[in-house]
Amino acid sequence: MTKIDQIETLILDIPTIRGHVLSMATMRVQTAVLVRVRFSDGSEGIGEGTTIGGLSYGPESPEGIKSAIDTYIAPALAGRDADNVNGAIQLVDKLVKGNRIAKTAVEMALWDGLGKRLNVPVSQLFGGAVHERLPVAWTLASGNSETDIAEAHEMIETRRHNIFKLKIGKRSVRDDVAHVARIKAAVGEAASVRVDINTAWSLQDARWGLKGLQDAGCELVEQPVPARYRKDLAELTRGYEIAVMADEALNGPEDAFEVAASKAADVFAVKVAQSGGLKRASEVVAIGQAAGLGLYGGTMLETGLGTAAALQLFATVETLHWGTEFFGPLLLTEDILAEPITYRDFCVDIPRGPGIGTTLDPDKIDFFRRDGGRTMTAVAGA
Ligand code: MUC
Ligand code: MG
Repeated sequence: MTKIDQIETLILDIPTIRGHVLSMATMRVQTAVLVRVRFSDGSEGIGEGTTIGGLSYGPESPEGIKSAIDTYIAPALAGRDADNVNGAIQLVDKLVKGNRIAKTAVEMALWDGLGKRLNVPVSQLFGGAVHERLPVAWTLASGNSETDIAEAHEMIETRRHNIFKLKIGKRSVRDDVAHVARIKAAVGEAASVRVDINTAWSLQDARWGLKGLQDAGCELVEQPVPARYRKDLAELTRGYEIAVMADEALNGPEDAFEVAASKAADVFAVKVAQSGGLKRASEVVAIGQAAGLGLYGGTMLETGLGTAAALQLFATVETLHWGTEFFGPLLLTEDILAEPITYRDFCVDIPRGPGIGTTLDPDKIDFFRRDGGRTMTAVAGA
């Protein structure tokens, strides 16, 4: 039996190409927690657990993710059957409540290791890919309408993106709606315009906001009100034609069931990290499908590693009505993969190759690691 031998973690801080202005924080750097699992037969697996804006997006910080893995998850899994990923998931769920991003990073590395040992992509472990590429959105969040419009035109001209998610909720509702209307008018029918409020609005704000956004030609609004206000989300879903997408409200399959049962969204933004891993994300997808909801592949702005893992799973999903936003590596000044993920013709290619289908660039890992050490390059060699 191949066993789980050792689980190591590492924090990377990678600058973003420009300030990424969200309602709750402005990101100038993205922090990722990398995991490497070593197995008794000499094989290895790599995973990533990433959040957004420190503790401003959700309850897990990068430091907390690392600590949960080092202190609780890694010791519990040492010596266990490497090929039984479900067994590992069950054990960790029993011993560790919450901490979905930490669980995700380790589970991802277990799937990667299993895929590499079997010489198949992770998509095959989830039943097989039905897509070779997926549509991919870009987020316009420079904080300035003119800059966003120039960025949108460039993306359309270079055929990189024709779906734009605008981050709003920081300014007044009136100013935000005017900003969205200007961008929609500038791109016209050449692009789909959507917005993400990241929970910043009250129900009253949202009533005005959704009406204005709808009139401006915006197609979808993501998480306008706080995650726990499911009834408010349901009211907004019922009350307007514009599609309402749940993001922060979806922390795993149980939330997915509650949101679907209370008709609190038209669309699920399915995030691997927020779901608690690839398997739990596949369960969120199944609940959305069974409820007849629209599906969208969401991101925590992971590096190429977490992005490639998400692509492996979403390649197996029959219909992604709203596409994906797996552009994380493009927001970073440098990606950490030896072979970058390919973006072309408004789509992202699903990486081929065993496991997650990617390898890390050891020099980049050394350069961006927070501890500045040069000894754990083995993480990158996985
Ligand atoms: C979010 O809330 O959806 C996804 C794209 C982006 O720019 O930020 C994220 C987070
Ligand atoms: Mg969101």
